[in-house]
Amino acid sequence: MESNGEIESSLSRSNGGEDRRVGLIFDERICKHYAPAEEDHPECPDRILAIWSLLNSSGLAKRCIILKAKDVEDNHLALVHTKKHISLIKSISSVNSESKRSRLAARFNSIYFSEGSTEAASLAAGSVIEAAEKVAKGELDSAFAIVRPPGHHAVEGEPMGFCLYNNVAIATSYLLNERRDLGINKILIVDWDVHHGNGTQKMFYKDPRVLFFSVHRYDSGTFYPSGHDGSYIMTGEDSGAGHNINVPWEHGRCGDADYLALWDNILIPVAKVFNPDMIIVSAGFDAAIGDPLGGCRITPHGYSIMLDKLMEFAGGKIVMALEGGYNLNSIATSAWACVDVLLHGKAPNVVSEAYPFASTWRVIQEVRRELSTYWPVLGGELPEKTINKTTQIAILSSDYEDKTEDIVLSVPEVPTIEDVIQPLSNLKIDLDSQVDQEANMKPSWRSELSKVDVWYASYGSNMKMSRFRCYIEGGQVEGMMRLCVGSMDKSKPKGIIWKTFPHRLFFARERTATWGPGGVAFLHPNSNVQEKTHLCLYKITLEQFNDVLLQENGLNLETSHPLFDSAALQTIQTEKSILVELVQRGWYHNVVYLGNEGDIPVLTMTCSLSDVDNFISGKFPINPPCKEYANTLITGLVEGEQLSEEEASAYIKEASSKPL
Ligand code: X5A
Ligand code: ZN
Repeated sequence: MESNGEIESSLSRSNGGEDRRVGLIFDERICKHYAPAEEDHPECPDRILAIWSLLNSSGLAKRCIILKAKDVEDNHLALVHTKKHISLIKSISSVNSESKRSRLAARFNSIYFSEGSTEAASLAAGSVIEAAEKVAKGELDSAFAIVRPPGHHAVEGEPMGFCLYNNVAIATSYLLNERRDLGINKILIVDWDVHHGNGTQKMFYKDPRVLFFSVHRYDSGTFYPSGHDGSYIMTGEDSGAGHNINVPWEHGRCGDADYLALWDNILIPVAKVFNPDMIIVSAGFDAAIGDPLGGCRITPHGYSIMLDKLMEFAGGKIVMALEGGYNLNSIATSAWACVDVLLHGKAPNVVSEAYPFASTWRVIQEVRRELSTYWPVLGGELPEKTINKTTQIAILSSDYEDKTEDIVLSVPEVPTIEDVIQPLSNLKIDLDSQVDQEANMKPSWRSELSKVDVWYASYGSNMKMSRFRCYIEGGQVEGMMRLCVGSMDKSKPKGIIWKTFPHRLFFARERTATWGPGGVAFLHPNSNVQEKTHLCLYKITLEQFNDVLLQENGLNLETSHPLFDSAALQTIQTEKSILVELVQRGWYHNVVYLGNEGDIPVLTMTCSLSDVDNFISGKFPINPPCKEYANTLITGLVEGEQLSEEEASAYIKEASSKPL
């Protein structure tokens, strides 16, 4: 039964292409700005170290152009700050005792100083200028300044909210006022930090050359920085009227669905009309899932979609500057997802089943109404069928009975760095691959294996097509706790069929990084006529099969040799199964040949026979699947029209309870 309609319509990302030129700025001297030891302050040096180290260990940093941090010049600071403010920040390095610095800092709202604050603040502001200038000149396509202290709360005359200089405002003003020669006449500032960018708003409130867009928690004016500056009624003044857009969330817990609804219904349509020459993102990651201050829940995948939607403007001239973000894992994985988008200019497709909150539609409608006099595209009511799609639960839906918005939700685990990168240390990278990577080339095995087709037969969560698509396109679906990078070849499967095979299905191991606690599905490598297991077969290339194998086993795609090459494909047809040496540590290191379909070999991946022995002896645990995982298998079977829901549940239940 061929049934690839869904895939037909939504798999689109084309493969290949070179990296864009993406600048990264990082400088350790910025770590000299830190809070007094006893304070345990969230705005800490580890923040930029966490981001920098993930970008490096994941292999993204080496695909970027690393720029030197720069000190800011006084006259550039003076574009947005008072003389008094500038001399205050410059004086901190010569205040010679901690208690004096603390007393000075206490005069401001949420500010600390250390001896190195002067230098760090100067490097942060100077680096955002540097990034913006290089992008404006066209020397880079995009850039990300991994800097701190953050900037968007800093106002003309004083530091505030962990911010010393307003880095983004300084760079914006520099381009618009000092570098008219570079032709950047209109700048869109997107402030997605969970806090309102009050400082930036003030600095460009009357300036029509800057469209300032801030989405933030507002909570009726009680959320930091509190007061009414972040209200949607603040739309700009004089010739800047309409050029200030605030989207004030009524509460926390907003996630991907809420932000995407906002992007699609306000930011993107307005940006099309404004037609900026450059976009600067005040990229705080404190609306990320797991942030201790924000209480929102954007996933790395969500950030990649948000950023991707901005790439269509200004020829992709995007400058990101770090603002807040206080969970080290969350900010590192979010930043990683963003740099990935900057590099290839395309985010993985959305595979999200969540809807926005009812309050999100309310806020979006209020903002649209308020601004529609300036931006006619925002006029007109949103269709009922759009705003009727709401959710009480942003991420998981099946486990909650409660239908009110205010229930306390259990938030899925924060993705860890290990969940997002495939540790390079697992791979024995040889010299070939180093050279390949330096030349930014795809290793030749990829083009070779892209010409060979196989049927990849899945009996686990990949039976659910939207989940399998994550392995091809990249992405994250309901219940998954991590982002998949996808195959290097994002093209859709050439066919889908279902078949049953005489092999035993069972569940073992204690937990997975993707699904959390509970066993995962395995297929007994040996056939047994008493058994009948449903498998969904996807016709993909041998290159894609390797990428699925790599991802299933938690490895990096940048490998110089395939795990399973054409020779292995020959051999397996007589040997029946092949243990893939490189992935001994993975759980699916055994590729099993299940016969031919047409003249194309059918392959699956599972554990080895010796693992089966260990499951039987009790050395490795046998475990039933967790609820989300089981639900994924069940919906896979139901959506694939193989079993009814009852039959599918019974089928999974039997496989997880019958002794091996
Ligand atoms: C940049 C930023 C937050 C300040 C919170 C003060 N500042 N309670 O995220
Ligand atoms: Zn913030």
